[in-house]
Amino acid sequence: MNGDQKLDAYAQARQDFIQHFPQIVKILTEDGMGHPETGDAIARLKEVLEYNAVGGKYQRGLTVLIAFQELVEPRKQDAASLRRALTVGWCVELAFFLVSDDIMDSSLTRRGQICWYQKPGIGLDAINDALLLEACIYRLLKVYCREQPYYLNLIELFLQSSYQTEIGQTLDLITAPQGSVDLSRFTEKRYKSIVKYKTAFYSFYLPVAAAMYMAGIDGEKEHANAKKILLEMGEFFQIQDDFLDLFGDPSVTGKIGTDIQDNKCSWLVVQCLQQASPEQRKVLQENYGQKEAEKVARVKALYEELNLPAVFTQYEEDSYSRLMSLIERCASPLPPAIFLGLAHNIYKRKK
Ligand code: DMA
Ligand code: MG
Ligand code: MG
Ligand code: MG
Repeated sequence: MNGDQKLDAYAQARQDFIQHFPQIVKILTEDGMGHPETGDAIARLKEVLEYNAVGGKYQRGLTVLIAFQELVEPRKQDAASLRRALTVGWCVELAFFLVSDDIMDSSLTRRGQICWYQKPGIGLDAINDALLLEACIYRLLKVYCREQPYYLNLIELFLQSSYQTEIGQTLDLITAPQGSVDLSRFTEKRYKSIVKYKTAFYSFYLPVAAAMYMAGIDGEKEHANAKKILLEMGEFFQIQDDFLDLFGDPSVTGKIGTDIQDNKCSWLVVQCLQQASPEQRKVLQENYGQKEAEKVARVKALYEELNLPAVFTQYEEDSYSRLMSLIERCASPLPPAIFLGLAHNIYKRKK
């Protein structure tokens, strides 16, 4: 495939993926909508799905579909199998973590719109909405995949990925207690654990592993090899997310950053501490983890004094070459294209 055809394959997958969403909503709501007891709750679920599941990059969901197409021989890609791959993609894309993450991070916007919990009348009821979204994963898997030999593998994969993400969110939160700035907590080691668990499993290993199971690839060795590459990619992806939280353009990322205010163990603060003089460390101590705009601006100015944007650009280059050699070593027996396509999508991203 040349570059243009590759682009077309992605564009086509994206279109198919988005077009499948009404079907997802229909399956999840058709039996319940007119139900005398639960009908009103199902109408709420429909609203939750339509507000929260659409409008993102569909990176995670599309990965399932594209990996499936690359792993399964074309003659076995009948309409029903493709529908299952689209559905499992949507299971990953439901991203119920984002709804609760925004509450815990006190975020204002996501995907260019107000966070769900910030909508008038929603508030902390959004907690239950996130749980409803999670339940939808297993309802969809049951409707579409119950008869498949890989059904149990998928259920276990989703359960395990959720647990890992929740452990990661726990680490993220307890490393960033409100109102207590303790810079000694922000180590490289802690950083790597947080991002591996909160982001890399769910965003990178889960979608590819799901496609592997659907293609009948369930060997431990195969999964361990893919995981090695995908966790590395996930770490890189979260470092970009941390960089964009402060230095990205909210009109492009669709979200307004909160990491400094939230006292987060962000890649930026970890880098800053590795380079800061005692005076600069004091500036951080006095300004980090607080909501005042002047204090946030002071931290940003410190990061700029230390050239962190340039440090990031260099990191991105180095990480990309490390990733390429890891793919060369560990992709087999999977086609390297699966990993190369993903790397291509995230490298130098602005959103
Ligand atoms: C991302 O952390 C991890 C999860 C599990 C949502 P984050 O809070 O930095 O994400 P975002 O920047 O999208 O709020
Ligand atoms: Mg967040
Ligand atoms: Mg968070
Ligand atoms: Mg972030």
